[in-house]
Amino acid sequence: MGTAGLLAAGSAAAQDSAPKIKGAPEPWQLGLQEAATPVMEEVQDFHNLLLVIITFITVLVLALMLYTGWRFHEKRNPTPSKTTHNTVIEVIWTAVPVIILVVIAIPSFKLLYYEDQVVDAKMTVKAIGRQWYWSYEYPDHGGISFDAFMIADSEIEPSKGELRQLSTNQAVVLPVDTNVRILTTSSDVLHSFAMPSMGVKKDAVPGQLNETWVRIQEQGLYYGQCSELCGVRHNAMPIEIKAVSKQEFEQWVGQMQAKQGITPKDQPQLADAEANAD
Ligand SMILES: [Cu+2]
Repeated sequence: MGTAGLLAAGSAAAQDSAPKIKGAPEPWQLGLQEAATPVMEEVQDFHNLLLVIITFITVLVLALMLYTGWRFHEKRNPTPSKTTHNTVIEVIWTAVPVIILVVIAIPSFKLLYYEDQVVDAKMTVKAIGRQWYWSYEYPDHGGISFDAFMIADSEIEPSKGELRQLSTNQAVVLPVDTNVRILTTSSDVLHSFAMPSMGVKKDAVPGQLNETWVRIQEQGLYYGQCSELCGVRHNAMPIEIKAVSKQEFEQWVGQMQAKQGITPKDQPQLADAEANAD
């Protein structure tokens, strides 16, 4: 029960137009979720670089230890040397780790700044952590707002593609191919807005606004969870993001505004450029 693949297949059969599950954990998953944003692609590249470096270091240290144990065993080396210092080797074992750390630090800092700087955001979503659900606001779209609650285990409908502990009663709808600024904050305790497939994990701190961004490349459903222990129902505040085309997003915005009695003002027209192209 609860396999993303099986559920996705089941829901696809039931309803062809249902959005595909793109970012969710899978049973027996190894490694990271597939990257949905440029940030996550960079995170994976960095992860792969580190994997090569730590594998090399681990193998080298293990080989040195095994060789030393064998070569200097008392049978092969009955009278141990009294050597205590060797300048050359001390310089090497100081300099090489420094070089390795510099090699790691350069891409690491580049990635940190890339994650941090929201370049040319076309719209903003504010995620507010609460015990124990998330509230969302769309300040650029007349202040659409809603609360998203986890669907209880007893009410999960796998035939609809719902995932236990991950699906919510109201997905956060976002347009694809759009730089979206995400602001996180909290109304009570520390929470953390985490989307593994998007390379996002941003603390939600009471009285403070933190900022991150996503640029989702493909339409579909993406899942994350609160990743800061925030109380007894910490497990009950998943994040469900539904990425749709810019046109669909604007339709959704229109529907939400009509439902919430919001008169749209100067809101970003994401689909305009494409719609006016012809
Ligand atoms: Cu939380």
